[in-house]
Amino acid sequence: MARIAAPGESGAKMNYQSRYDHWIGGEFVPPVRGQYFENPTPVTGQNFCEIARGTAEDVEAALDAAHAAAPAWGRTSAGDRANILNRIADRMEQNLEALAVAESWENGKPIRESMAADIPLAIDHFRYFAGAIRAQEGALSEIDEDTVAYHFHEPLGVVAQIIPWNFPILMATWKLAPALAAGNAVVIKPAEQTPASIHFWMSLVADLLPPGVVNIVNGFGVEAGKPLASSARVAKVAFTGETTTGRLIMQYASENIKPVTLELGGKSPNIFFDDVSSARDDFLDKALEGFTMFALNQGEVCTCPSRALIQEGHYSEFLDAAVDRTRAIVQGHPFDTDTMIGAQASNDQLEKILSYLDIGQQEGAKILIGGSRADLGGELAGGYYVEPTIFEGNNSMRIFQEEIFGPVVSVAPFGTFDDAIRIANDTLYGLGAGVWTRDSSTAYRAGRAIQAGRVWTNCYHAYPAHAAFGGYKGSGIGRENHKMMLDHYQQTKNLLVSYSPRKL
Ligand code: TXE
Repeated sequence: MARIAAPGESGAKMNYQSRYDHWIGGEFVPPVRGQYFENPTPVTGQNFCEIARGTAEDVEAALDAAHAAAPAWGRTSAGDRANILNRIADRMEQNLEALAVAESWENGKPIRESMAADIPLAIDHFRYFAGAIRAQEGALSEIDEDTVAYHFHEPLGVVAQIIPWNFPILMATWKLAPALAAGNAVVIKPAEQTPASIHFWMSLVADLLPPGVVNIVNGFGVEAGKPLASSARVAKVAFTGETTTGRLIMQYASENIKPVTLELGGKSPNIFFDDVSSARDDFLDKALEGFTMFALNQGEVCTCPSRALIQEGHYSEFLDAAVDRTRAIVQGHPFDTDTMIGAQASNDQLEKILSYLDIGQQEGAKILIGGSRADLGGELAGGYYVEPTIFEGNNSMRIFQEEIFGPVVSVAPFGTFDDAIRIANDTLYGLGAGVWTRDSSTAYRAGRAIQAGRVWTNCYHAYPAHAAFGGYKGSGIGRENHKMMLDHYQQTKNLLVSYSPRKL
């Protein structure tokens, strides 16, 4: 086991500033009202920097800067923008460990995950959209012999982006890369729980972007997010967060008839058919690993496989093995390289998860493993750690229906294929799902029948840039990743041209 140096320790690959103002027009700008708030690391619970507390006045200043930059940025060629995105990716790659340290310190996630997944995925996102924008083509319709309809892609202008705290840099990247590729200027509001890491990212790439193309306004949801989403000066609002907040965002944007894309909550089913256990082999091992994915990123993933449905024929043996496998998850200091589960992102989130551990027991669900706050002692005593927890119950319980957003999975048996689909779809959400079977027909039929935007088949928690991601039902509107996402950041200009010399 090795320990990567954390900010403040000797040998650290990065250190945070003690204060972050807003980033507007290519420079730090203090908040108009002069207020700041403290930013703790979930690793120890200690404050490590203070953050400008943004209000409507700061949002206006950021929109001024974005509007000043948008026309010229929108006119750059796709090739020029692609080159810039590729340079951003290169710069991130050169600073991969520093970015991972920034991400893990602010969010609490294990360093091995931010180094192997979050930051590499973020880098790949810029490269993917650099390629996608260069490869994008317009369309031409031949109306008649002398008349042609040209269809061009044009940027929207200035777009608003509001992001959550579970993957601070990756979530910023998911929104920034396509918006910039499409030629938009951006005002982005990071979550108040994790505002500093995006400033570190910005400091690494600021010289590659014209001032005002990316502006960061820090602050709380109602104080800074609401004026941004309500502004008539944004052409679109992109949001990731809680479903109830998404409803508000849609209301704000509707006042100005602005489009929204929403990536919201989930309660994803992970279905294990009987044939998974028909042999003691690598496939079974992979499926057990798929089960433990509920603890990945401390369960703070909108697609967390938080409902495991196991077919009756192998229920007990599979569940026993799954409990053993969960016991082997290494919990510890997020900067130890063998730690698999770190700290929850905030004290509020810790409290929310602990309340659901109580709710589950009051409902009569049985705890098979975990069930408490994890006391790791020493300098981690003030951090926000929860034991990976398996509940056994039924799908009508709140722990099966409500998003906990922690390392908690609720397990229930099912009988037939139809039962599995019925239980899987018995939820307000429809973001992700997992299907595990050796039978390709079962896999295909289940995948098509589950009402979710992404169904992982014999895998889970893979997020390649070129696979569309987004929700059915209460899990959202629109898609992220994949070049189809460019549609959300562009509008179509149709030139209908007559080349006929004849009179009309
Ligand atoms: O989310 P919010 P919270 C779920 C998860 C979690 C719960 C609460 O279940 O426990 O939401 O987390 C901004 N106008 N997800 O309270 O409030 C806010 O400042 C404009 C799922 O943090 O949705 C932050 O930047 N903006 C999820 C962002 O919205 C507002 C990821 C998300 O915060 C606002 C995170 C308002 N009125 C939480 N109120 C996912 N889908 O991945 C808040 N914000």
